[in-house]
Amino acid sequence: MPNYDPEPKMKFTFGLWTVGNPGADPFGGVVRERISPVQIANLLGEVGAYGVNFHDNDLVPIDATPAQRDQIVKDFKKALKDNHLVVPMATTNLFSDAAFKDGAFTSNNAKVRAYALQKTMRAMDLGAEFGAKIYVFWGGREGVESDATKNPVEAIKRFRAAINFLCEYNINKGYNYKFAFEAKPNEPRGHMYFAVTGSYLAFIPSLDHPEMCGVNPEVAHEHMAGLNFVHQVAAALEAKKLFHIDLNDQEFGRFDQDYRFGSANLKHAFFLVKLLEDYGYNGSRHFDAHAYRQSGSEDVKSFARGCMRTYMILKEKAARWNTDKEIQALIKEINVDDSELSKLSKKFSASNAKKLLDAPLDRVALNIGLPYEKLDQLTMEVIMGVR
Ligand code: DIG
Ligand code: MN
Ligand code: MN
Repeated sequence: MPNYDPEPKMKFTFGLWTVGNPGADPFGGVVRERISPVQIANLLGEVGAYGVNFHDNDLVPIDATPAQRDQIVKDFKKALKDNHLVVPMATTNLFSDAAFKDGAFTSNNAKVRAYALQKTMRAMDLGAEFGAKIYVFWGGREGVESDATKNPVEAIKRFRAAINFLCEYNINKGYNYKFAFEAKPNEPRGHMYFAVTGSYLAFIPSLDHPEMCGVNPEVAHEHMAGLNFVHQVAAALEAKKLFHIDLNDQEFGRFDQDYRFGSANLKHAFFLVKLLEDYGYNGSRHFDAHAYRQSGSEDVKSFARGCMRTYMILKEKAARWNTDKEIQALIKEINVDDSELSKLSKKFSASNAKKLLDAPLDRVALNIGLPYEKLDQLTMEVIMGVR
């Protein structure tokens, strides 16, 4: 029986804010002691994580003095070394401070937009000091409650101008970051711009440096929009834009729950792991999630271990599915090829179009019964552990 322990090649990472989450929610204060970045690094080292990520202010408080900053950075670098952890991703907190209450890059106030750029450049400097190569942009406050307050077309232009500026900063400093945009439909704003991953995939080609930019889809956020997360990730993979991924879980039609990976929708989690493994995804598997409010500090470690263990178990299930003889026989059966017709429709020509128009295709005969119930039942039995 495999032990399902985390392996470095899986690149399992956690943000400082995840296992450091003190359990507060909009209706109640903290329930767990706030722990330091060094303590978080020690926890992640203990559970076998590959790396840790941070927003600028998860590591360095927004009002820290330069001397305090230097000490924090020094201590954290030592803790990373002691725990054999790397920092693959960094990002900016452009959503907590009151200055950003009406947005950062899309704010109506040019001074706020300038402060957002300043804060992001400084945060990029900090991330580069730890070797981060992915830079995430989650527009937590980029949106509205009332569309009376902001022109949505203007907001997109403001966001594009900020990203174009920061791409140039990345080039000028030689940081070689890849930018990853993370979508969310709402919360904390009533309506957020770039609501789903597809919004960013459509936006990226309009940037000055599209090759530098990709996406960081999050399970919970696409579920909040009622979407099939696997399909959103497939679109990003197919476009070669899956630069990072935020793994967690989420009941449909709820606030952003950031649950332990696989703890709410196991079937969707199975197909997600299968997709990532089948396509050889080589980026971080980042768990942007947190333990239940009711959890104590030891249970937070169970949360972190559970995220990674579930991924490893589903990875093995996906391999089983790919080698299950009965399943693979059904996959072969349901994919009907016709070399002649495929050739005609592969590349347009007047003659191919004429041959297709004249092809004797009988729609009645095309209504073929398919063994999808059997195929899905076999799949469920793999997931349930009886195949
Ligand atoms: C929330 O889902 C966002 C922020 O936590 C962070 O900016 C990003 C990186 O994982 N996810
Ligand atoms: Mn989330
Ligand atoms: Mn996230």
